[in-house]
Amino acid sequence: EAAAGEVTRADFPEGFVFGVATSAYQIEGARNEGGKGDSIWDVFADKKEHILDGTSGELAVDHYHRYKEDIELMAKLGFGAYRFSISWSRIFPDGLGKDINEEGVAFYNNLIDFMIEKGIQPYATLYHWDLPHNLHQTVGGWLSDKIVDYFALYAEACFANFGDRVKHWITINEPLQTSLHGYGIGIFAPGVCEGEAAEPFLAAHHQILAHAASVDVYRRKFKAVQGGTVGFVVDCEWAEPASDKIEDQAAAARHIDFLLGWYLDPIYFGDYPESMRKRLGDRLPNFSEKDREFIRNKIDFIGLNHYTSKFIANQPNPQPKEIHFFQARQVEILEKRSSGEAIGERAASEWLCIVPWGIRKMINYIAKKYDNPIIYVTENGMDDLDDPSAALDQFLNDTKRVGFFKGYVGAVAEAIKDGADVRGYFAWSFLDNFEWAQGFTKRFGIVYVDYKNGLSRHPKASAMWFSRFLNGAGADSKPDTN
Ligand code: GBH
Repeated sequence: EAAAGEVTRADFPEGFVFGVATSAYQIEGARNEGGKGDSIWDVFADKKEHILDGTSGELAVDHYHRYKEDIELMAKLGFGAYRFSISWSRIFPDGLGKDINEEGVAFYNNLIDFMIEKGIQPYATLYHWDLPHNLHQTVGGWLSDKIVDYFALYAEACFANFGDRVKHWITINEPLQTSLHGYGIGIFAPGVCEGEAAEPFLAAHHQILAHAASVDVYRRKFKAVQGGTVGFVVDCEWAEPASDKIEDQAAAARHIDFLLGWYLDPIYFGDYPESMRKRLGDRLPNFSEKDREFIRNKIDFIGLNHYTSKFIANQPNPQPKEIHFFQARQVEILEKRSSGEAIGERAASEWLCIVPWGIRKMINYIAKKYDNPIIYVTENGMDDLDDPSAALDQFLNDTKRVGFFKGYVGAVAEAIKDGADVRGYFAWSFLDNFEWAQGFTKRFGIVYVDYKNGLSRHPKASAMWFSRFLNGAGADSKPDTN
């Protein structure tokens, strides 16, 4: 029973979808199985110094072999949808789009069929950061404009093979992270950190064009028959002005332009945000008239990955050692106001402060700015620190995470009551998994994975909370684990 005032499913409109999310490299493993080619993350993680604990996604949590068990547990808990990603180099091992790998196609066919059999709707992401390594090496990856056509070929193969069953597509996950962390700071694959200002902006530009090109293919060749929709997933923290000073208000607005407007403004309005143009000038690539026409409104829904909020202040003199993007943005990110007021308690990751009201503001901002688009919250969740010496029970009693989800899910319900057109919510993540540069040191799962005992799965209290919330059978019977 929900406590008085606590969010319940009845607070959401009929048809609203609740799901869980993962990504291929973080869970599948089977690096060299099924004819898969290397991705940039396979190669990046080969250098142990790139990953905090020296691990990689080579085995990950072995979802490639355990997908049935995982889908069964999802269904038992009562989730109605699953957002997963397709590994590009399982479909086209060299990325060039000519030689399709039938074993890769078979894996996703089996996964999708099994989901549907268990009553779970597939939400498929085409690109969650695992570019075929060959495309990086021989074509230049996201820095080359050729990537746009390769991505469209890959997207077309996925629509053709899976689109009879997949009705919700996501082109690219968090282009911001690829631009900034992959091609600016270099802490994510492919690890480019040239110090030149151009790379992040080029990577962003080509991701936007690639997104649009794949939506274009879908609309021309598949939409009429398959009837699905295609969205873009952006990530953004809410920027709460650090004070009521006009400069801090402007800084907070600018912060969001630099994270979210960078990707959505070109699609909705035809160009990068004015605040970026003003500060970055010609470092930002230009969209030709033809491009502008082409990308305009090439989106059916916005996927929002949202985790945290920060106080934002104007920072006229940013650190000279920072990449140009940060220097131009001129903001200071704070967890506390000068009054001492904290934005929220921290999760395990340094960047993740728990601020449930922030998601409501973020959603309302998007609804207002982009003319009330269809929104899915495609990721939301928090992590705790792995501690190999701690008892299993400590991880299973994740009361902080239960509080997190109650707060954020409740705030999404409020945003819908405010008028936003939110259609679904996906918890990140279903399983503890490979957390990129953090390796296995951070656990985001609602299901615990025992790395020392055969990767067995154990639902945490947060999974059981969702189950009760959704009225799944998992609420009273402990799901089987192996
Ligand atoms: C998402 O990124 C990803 O889509 C998902 O794959 C990931 O597992 C999940 O969130 C949890 O992180 O402190 O300099 O290392 C969310 C955006 C990007 C936020 C990387 C944290 C780390 C910056 N995240 N960022 S740093």
